[in-house]
Amino acid sequence: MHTLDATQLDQYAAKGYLVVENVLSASELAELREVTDGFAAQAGDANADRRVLDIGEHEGRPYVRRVKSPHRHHPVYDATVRHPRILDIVAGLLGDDLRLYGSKINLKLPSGTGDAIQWHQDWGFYPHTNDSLVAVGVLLDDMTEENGPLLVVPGSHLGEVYSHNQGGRFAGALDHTQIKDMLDNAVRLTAPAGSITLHHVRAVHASGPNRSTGSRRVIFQNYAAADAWPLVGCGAPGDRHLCAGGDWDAYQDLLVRGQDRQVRLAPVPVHLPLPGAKDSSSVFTTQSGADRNYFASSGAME
Ligand SMILES: O=C(O)CCC(=O)C(=O)O
Repeated sequence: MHTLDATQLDQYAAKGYLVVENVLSASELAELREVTDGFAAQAGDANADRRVLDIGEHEGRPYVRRVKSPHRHHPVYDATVRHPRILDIVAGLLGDDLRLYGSKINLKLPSGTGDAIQWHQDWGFYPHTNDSLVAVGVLLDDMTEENGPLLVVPGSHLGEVYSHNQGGRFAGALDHTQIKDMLDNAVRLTAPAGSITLHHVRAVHASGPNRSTGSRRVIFQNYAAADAWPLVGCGAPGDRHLCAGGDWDAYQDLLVRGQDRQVRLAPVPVHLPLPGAKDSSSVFTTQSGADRNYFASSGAME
């Protein structure tokens, strides 16, 4: 069953993003928040598993800024990547055969601990044989103008495919000075907790720091049409050998709806994310290799 109406489908096709409100129930939201609080509470734990938690530091205090592949670490997140309403919506955009290609939780906790993410296209990280891929943001908190909302350039998914290399290596970020005019058109995606955002894999997007006193926690669930085969690595980021030559059963388990398909090749330009970043353990370390920090520049949109 597809639940998007013609206006929503047209908006996604033209602009490359969409917000759908009231997707999670109050009890689903409460459970996700409780479990996420449990992960966030491990920030100061010397035994915290750094393969799962990306821990930053602010004024000498550690905080969890990302949970990596949460669907592999708690059943409530696994249920959320397979949530029937979310899959109905995604199927409306990508068709009925869907594979999850990754998940993460970006936690922008209050009081300046929310790390910004520089302008990029997800396609720069995860090129596939075709671009039928979408990232779903599941909002655990209201996403507001002040707390580092997702910023998207409307229509950019139909435009250029950019290299994300800087200084001869993958930096996971665009040189913002080269897309300055486009950024004048960027929009903030704001919505209440329990909503989802959807952005096309080629949409140019970013998000600024959290300037508010509340949290902005978003689970990002990335889906591909089952006929899109990853060109670099397979499965979730970090699970580099999850498909051919690796754990085939685990890869098949990522088929969240429908059936496997023959690979489809589409004429979409690709810049491979190679040579890899010096430290690719997280988007933050990867982007620290970029020459310029947009959010430190004057007049940056947040
Ligand atoms: O957390 C955000 O708002 C940005 C997410 C994003 O673009 C990413 O993690 O790649």
